[in-house]
Amino acid sequence: MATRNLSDYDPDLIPDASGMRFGIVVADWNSQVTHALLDGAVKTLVRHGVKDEDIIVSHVPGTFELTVAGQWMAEYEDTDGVICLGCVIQGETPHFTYICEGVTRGITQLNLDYNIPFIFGVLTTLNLQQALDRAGGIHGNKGDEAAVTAIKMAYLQRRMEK
Ligand code: DLZ
Repeated sequence: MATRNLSDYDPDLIPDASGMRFGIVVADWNSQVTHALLDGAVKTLVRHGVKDEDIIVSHVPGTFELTVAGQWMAEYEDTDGVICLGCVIQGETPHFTYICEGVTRGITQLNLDYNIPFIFGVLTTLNLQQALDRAGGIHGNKGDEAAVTAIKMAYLQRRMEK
């Protein structure tokens, strides 16, 4: 099956995001990858109308810490959604599995506990090349996809709340 390009989307299907405010929590582990995801996410938010001052970025050491930082973002910053960016690359030990399980459960729980969307912008790959291919490489940028998802979900929440 062909991999969908993560940066391909129909701009006509994206709501106007001006007036929206987003938090981004980004893991610095595998920073070559995650900082490229951050770059993509910020550029995509701005392209769709979010002001620079309405994008609050917090760095954490690794993907495992994304859940609690996402919670703090929801508690202490008045955001319409939180984008969680990380990259877990499979190593020789089961650590990969524990981190992936932890962050997946954590972000799922945040989505249920708070009335804003938390976006799963975490790459889980077998090697560095697969991650680079999805961080601005041949398969696009997962950060772009996460930002588009954040805008769509924040818009949906606002619409349903009315
Ligand atoms: C420890 C660890 C390992 C082995 N691999 C990764 C990884 O591929 N990607 C990632 O974001 N973080 C990794 N970490 C760090 C954990 O997420 C976490 O920061 C530490 O376990 C905390 O001590």
